[in-house]
Amino acid sequence: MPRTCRPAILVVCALLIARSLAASPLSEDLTSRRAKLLDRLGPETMAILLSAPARVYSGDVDYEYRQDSNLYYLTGVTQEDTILVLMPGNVSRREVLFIKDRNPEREHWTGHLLSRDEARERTGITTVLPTSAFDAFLGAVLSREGYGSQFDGKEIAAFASALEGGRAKLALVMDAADAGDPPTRTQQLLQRLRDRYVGYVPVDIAPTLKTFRMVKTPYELEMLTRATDISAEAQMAGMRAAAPGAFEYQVKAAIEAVHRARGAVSWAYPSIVGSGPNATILHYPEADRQMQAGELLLVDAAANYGYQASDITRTYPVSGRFSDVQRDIYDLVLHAQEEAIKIATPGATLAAIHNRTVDVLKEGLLKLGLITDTSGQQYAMWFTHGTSHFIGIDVHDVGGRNDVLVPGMTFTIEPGVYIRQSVIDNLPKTPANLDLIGKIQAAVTKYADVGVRIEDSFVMEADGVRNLSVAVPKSIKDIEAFMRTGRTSGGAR
Ligand SMILES: [Mn+2]
Repeated sequence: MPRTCRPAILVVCALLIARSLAASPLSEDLTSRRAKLLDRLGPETMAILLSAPARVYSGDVDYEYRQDSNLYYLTGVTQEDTILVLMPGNVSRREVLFIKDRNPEREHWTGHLLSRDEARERTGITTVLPTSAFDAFLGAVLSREGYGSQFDGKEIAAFASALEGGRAKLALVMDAADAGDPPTRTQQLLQRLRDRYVGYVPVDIAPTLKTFRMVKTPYELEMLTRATDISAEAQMAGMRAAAPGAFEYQVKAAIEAVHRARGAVSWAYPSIVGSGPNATILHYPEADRQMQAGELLLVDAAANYGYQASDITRTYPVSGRFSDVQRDIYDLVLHAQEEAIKIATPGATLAAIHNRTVDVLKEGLLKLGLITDTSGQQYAMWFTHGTSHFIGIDVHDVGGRNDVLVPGMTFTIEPGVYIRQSVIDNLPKTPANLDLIGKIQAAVTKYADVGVRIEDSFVMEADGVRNLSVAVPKSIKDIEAFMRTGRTSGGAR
């Protein structure tokens, strides 16, 4: 640190620090997230978490910056060139935050960078150093020399002695880069350290962070609830903008206007607004088609607020009334979601929720003549994705299908049915398939281009799930009433 408190002004400094660290709900939450991790890591570990790199959009223009999710989880810092170091064995400085040096000229061009005091206030971390000092810091610590007066031999004794005994652990997020991808920043860091320092083994911190991140803190739940409230309001604005002759992008604009107007940083994922046959494209990226009377519109769109991603899908008729054909598929998907919700209780898994959904969809698809056999995989022609995923800092958040659900976990339940003629056209022409096609072609023709997905965001509580996105009309009756009036009928249900 460039300036230290001299004794004469120590009291004032202490007061200033106490005031500047008067914890916000976020910084309190961050501090307790790190405290849990420090405990878990133990005294012979040094953890290093790196920020995400900026990504080039085109020429000298970058994409909007998105912080690495694990670094955000532990620091709340959203600027690049940020590094968090945790040394649980240290005497008093167990957390060190490295942030980009301030630079008035750069800030004139690209905006304010956190001062050290601001970084302390935001993160609750008292030791803040410039990122430009990180390499020297790391080299000194790994050489057991200590770094400056703040990290002298006494301060880092526990880790230094672990290094000396060959027991030290270097905890990093070991993201697997895909084959052919350039090495990640963490891999590059390990490479640099490999031949130069000894006494440590690298360990992957990702599984530990995963288990922590899966159970949301009260602060995170508050942010996710707000993200979902905004998303729900936006979905309803989208429903009001949908009409025969309107373009998909008009619905998208109405939705994203609400996100921004209500203070969300951005969408949680690019909005999916697909009308007619586009409703059968899972991640339909364009939104340039003109909606026609009688078609369905599938809208999968939600906001990111406070780095929490909500996730909601609704499918509704642009003319305001479901046709009988659309109703058949919609009723089935809604029934599947309702049945899945019933078994979403503590102790269940996303896999179990998915299996229940599949069973319900199979029965329904058989009745509609879209499959001939519920024992096998025929249903997968029309239901092509998983039923659930966890949500949180990432819209597809950490956590797997076999993790046991406990209170505080947040996830979606989103069955869908998508009828595309091309699916049976592309089946291998085996005798069994030709027989199947002969039996289901009439139904496929009847339901062709109907795509329905229904998705809500849920939080697990002690006695079952709570639907955070319940405000958006979902039953056929409520949707048709909303499309007529632009209003929900009965308040919260
Ligand atoms: Mn989803």
